Amino acid sequence: MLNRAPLRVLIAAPRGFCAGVDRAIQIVELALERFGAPVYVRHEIVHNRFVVERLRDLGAVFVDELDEVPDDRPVVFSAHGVPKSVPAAAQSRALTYVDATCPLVSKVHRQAQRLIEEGRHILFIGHAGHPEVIGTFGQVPHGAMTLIETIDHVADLSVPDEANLAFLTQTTLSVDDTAAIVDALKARFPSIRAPRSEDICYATSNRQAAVKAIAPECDRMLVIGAPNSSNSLRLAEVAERIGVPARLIERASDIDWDWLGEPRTIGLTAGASAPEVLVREVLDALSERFDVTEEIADHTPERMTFKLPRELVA
Ligand code: 2E4
Ligand code: SF4
Repeated sequence: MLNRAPLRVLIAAPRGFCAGVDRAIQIVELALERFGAPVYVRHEIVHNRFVVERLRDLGAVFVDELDEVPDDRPVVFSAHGVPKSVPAAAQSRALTYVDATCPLVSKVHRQAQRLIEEGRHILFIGHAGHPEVIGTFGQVPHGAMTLIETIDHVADLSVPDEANLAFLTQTTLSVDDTAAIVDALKARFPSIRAPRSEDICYATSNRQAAVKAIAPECDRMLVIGAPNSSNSLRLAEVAERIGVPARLIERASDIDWDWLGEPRTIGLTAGASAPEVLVREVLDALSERFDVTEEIADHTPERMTFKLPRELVA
């Protein structure tokens, strides 16, 4: 096509699938091979409808709650983790279940349990209603953990015993917001126990850093991800904070061309649950309207991999 305006697209790296998402998807695929269809999955395995639809085509059935799973079919728990009551209920019904909780979420679960055993009250930084938060709260007795959503919560917190506090966080938070909340917590409760290592995971921090690296050169930022995907939402937020207008889109047809305007350079990234095929789709859609030059940002490759559950590989 003639007269297309030039457009430089800076493609963030790393972007897209993390090791926990790869593993969770593989678990559903292997469960389908091992048990045949249908395999039930409690909650979206990851927050992406293209991933969910592909697995549905292979024979997965997605449900909200365990009581929707028939007694004679296996069930997979999503990457976000589940309250302890869920595997307990599965056991009491003698259901076959496979847990696809990301090992980095399970690590936070174990930390929570350990802190409670030590008699500490936990301040948990996270987003109300998110399945990971529900899952982590479900590892400890009711009332043993208090949710902190914003820095403003810190000032008016009332805690049982200031000398016996600890904090933990959701894995997909804003690195910057969380650092500010942690500083406020440490200022107010100097003896608060911090996690041994950061709970925000490597994939979350790397994807946010990748957006920060390209944003200063961008007029607009497109983030591929679902509206209920916490880590993807954070990527759009990071760009906006730097002053780059950003939009979260599920796929190419969501691009608002009026909003995009006639930029010289745009940034493109994808959340940890968004498949790379959608990045290609967006680049193709951009190429139909602009004379696109693609540039992939330099980065250190991610080498993280997680073992699959023994019951699926034996
Ligand atoms: C589990 C933990 O948590 P978020 O909403 O970002 O989940 P999503 O499914 O989008 O990403 C994968 C994932 C799963 C991230 N952390
Ligand atoms: Fe695991 Fe991090 Fe991926 Fe979440 S974003 S699934 S915690 S690796």
